Amino acid sequence: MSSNAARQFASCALAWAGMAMAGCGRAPADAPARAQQEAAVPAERRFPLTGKVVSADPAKSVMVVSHDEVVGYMPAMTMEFKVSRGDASLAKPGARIRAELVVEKGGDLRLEKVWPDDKAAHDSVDAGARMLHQDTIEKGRQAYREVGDNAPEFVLYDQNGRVADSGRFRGKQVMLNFIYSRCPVANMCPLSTTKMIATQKLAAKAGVSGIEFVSVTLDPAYDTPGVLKDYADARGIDTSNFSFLTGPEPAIRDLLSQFGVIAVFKDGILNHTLATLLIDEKGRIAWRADGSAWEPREFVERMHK
Ligand SMILES: [Cu+2]
Repeated sequence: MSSNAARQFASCALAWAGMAMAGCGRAPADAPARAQQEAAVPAERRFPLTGKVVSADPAKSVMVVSHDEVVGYMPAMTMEFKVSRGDASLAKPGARIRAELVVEKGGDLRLEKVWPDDKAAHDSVDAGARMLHQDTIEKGRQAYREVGDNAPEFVLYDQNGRVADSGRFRGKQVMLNFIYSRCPVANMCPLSTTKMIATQKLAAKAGVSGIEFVSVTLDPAYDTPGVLKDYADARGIDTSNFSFLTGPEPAIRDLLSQFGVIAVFKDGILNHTLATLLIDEKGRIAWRADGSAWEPREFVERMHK
């Protein structure tokens, strides 16, 4: 084991131990009892759905979709579905989407996991994921990027459903962390987001220009662009230089290993560590803070004016 790898292992193990004590997870305390109750009534059913947006109404959280055949449930037709407010506000008439159709116990139909399904966007995100994976494999044990190393390149989606590749941030400083929208532990992701917002405000006050804030989800299976838009809107975040990114699970996994963040689903609970990084205009990692005990000022002091 190289000294780098050894150091990384030690810091991860420490962070992991601290995190386990903090008990970051996303299953509610009454999960076992609830699971038992739910077993008694017929579960909701889920089907993959593809189609084209006809219209959407964020105020009513509904979307009309001209959908393809839903194999095993219904033929192709145009109909209205319940969706999250974020999904409704991102929906553009004419845009293709893919989603999960949820047939609720009462028979109501809801769409979850709504993703843009534009071929050009899909192809570039896919190509980005393959390149990132190739890079992660080639680096092997050296995949972890330390302060002074270049940050990895990526192609993901932002909270507006637009393709966001690392090239968008070239020539700018980037402050980056990892969170997930359903994190129930106040001193983990929610606190990280609060601190990112505080840093964004402090940086503006300090006259830092050319700075972008980026939060990448740890839970891309749930955190679609629409879910992340809701997350940002609910907190009143100024998204002019603060983006929330998601994408294919393999790409997120590769980013996590390159940035040295551990996130493991176990029994429905997402256990994870925290890392916050500052990347300079040249794409080099300038500073990193592990855990949640950092101060906005420490980052702003390291930003170029
Ligand atoms: Cu968390």
